Amino acid sequence: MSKKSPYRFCFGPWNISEGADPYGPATRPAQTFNWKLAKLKEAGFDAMMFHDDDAVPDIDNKSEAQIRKEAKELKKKLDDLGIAAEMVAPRLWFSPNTIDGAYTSNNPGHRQYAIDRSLRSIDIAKILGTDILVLWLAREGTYIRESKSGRHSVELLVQAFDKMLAHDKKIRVAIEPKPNEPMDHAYIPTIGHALAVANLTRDPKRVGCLIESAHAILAGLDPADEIDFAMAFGKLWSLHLNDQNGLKYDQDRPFGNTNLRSAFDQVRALERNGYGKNGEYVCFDVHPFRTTKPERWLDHLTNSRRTFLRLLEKARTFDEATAKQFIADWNYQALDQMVLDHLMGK
Ligand code: XUL
Ligand code: MN
Repeated sequence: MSKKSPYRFCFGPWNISEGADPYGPATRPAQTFNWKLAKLKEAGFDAMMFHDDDAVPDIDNKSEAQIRKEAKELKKKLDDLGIAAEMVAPRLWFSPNTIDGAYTSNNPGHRQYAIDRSLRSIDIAKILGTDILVLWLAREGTYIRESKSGRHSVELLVQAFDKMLAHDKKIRVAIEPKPNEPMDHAYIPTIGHALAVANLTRDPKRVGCLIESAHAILAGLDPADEIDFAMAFGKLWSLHLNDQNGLKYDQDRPFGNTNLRSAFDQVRALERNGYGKNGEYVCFDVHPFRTTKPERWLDHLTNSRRTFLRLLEKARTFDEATAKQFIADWNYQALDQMVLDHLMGK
């Protein structure tokens, strides 16, 4: 294993999930948040991602002062354990106030709720010591095209982002695009959409993105190309590596589990662009299989990290000089086989 890895790793408490799906109940008993923190440390990860209500449970029923108090208590706990907070993300898809979307809801009171909750998330992020607010725009779209104006929705998103940027001069907003699920079509389905909307805000420099491999695949895109694209703009501030088998529901499979070559290409794209050099983390947004027993609860995370590190070794030992010759000669057949041979090993 290479010693020069600048990469640091993280996951979220929701990645130690209990196995429930829309058709059946949990298959593992719930664990406490403290247990998850201890396991993260034991497994050699460096940071944790937080939804606002992972950090401050029952956030909707708490005052601003109480939210700050609990965030400070969490910060102390993290410091004592030597765990960083990678980001905070408002969970804007659970509440009765977001059933028609959050920032783009047709109900003005609900839009205000979404903005207020985002501002509280920024307060929590600052207390936890991260300047990254992740926005997965779960319900910003519609099932009924005529019920919303796409143009007006863009304006509402920009207004909401502007309020967040004005609330704190340092916060950076990382948009996590996903083309569908729960909506059939989302308003920000790709990195291109996210970066285009960034340009309409009051401070485009502070609006970037987070790429999730599975979301890119669901959009019919190559995750490695999405990484290169975002990094050409200096806008890839976080990353959810995982895998996905085709155009189905979001599967959050272990990294490299379905398409090892694509996983290699993602690692190679991260390497060539110097991902991590500005403190960015590699996060795995993966879930255990439903059959996983509690004693193997973290294996999908440690395996994803192991696969990442092994592919990093593959990326660093790829024969770039020979690849260059094949490219110059348009001998893509030889290049193709060289990649396969390299991945399979001699
Ligand atoms: C949803 C998803 C979320 C975000 C965090 O598909 O990926 O877990 O990453 O809100
Ligand atoms: Mn994700």
